[in-house]
Amino acid sequence: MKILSLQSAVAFGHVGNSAAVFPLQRLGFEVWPVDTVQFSNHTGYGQWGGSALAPDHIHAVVDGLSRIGALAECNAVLSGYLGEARTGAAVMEAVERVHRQNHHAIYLCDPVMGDDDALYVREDIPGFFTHHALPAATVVTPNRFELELLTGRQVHDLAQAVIAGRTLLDRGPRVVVVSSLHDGASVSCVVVTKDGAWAVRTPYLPFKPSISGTGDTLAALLLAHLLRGEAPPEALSLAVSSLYGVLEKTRTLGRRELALIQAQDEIALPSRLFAPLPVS
Ligand code: PLP
Ligand code: PXL
Repeated sequence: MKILSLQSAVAFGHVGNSAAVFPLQRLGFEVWPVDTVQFSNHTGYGQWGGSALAPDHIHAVVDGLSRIGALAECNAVLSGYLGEARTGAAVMEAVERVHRQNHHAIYLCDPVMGDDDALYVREDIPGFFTHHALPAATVVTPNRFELELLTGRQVHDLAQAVIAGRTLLDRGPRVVVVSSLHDGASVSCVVVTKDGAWAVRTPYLPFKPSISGTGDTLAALLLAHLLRGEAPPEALSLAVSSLYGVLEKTRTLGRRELALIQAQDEIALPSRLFAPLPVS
């Protein structure tokens, strides 16, 4: 199984492709990373070196993949942090080219826009996801705040997440996963499909400063388990359980970056499995 992953990359630490590639490889997938930016580190440090790669560069790399016949073998496209709509257009061109060469390929779109009620991408991005990416996506993975931006509805709890998530099912995706639903000492993710809705709940592990790359890792793990043939509730359960194992290890080691390498066995087989529970 082969995955084309278009995301940001950092030399130090784990966000974007630097969070997604290793978990996918550890689960046995061939990954073709195309970087949309190359920074020294994630922007949570307040300073970084490097730059965004031009849309022409992304186009040229994807074009090269097409010319060697690779796109026809691609089983899935994964996209994450894009930063601005021009980059998004280059990513959508890649999605369309893969679809043309393999009708069965799936597209998991992580509509990275912000968190905790703050937008951290350019103003043209919400419109890009709404009008261009969402209609082409098979699976979409907004956090609570991003679901509000995509639907124009308030999302404060699980029930509201399910109602808002259902409205996205009419706009392209077959699977909607909402993360970052905080509830006291626990945090839930919910998956919504035409067949129902399920939540996976774990204890909340606080980090100071907050930890980046959790959403990027979750999206990669979810895609892996869906491609392995798991039904959406089981795929979410495995993905959340592995991420929880990685976060526990990260805390034990006192790291500021996800301990993906140190906790790689949690990616292969989580030590604690959190089950999906139906939500009415
Ligand atoms: N999942 C779990 C289990 C956590 O403990 C945390 C805490 O950092 C997160 C996810 C990240 O949540 P959020 O993206 O809402 O900060
Ligand atoms: O995890 C999202 C993300 C992706 N890419 C870059 C980032 C962040 C979050 O800080 O800085 C470059």
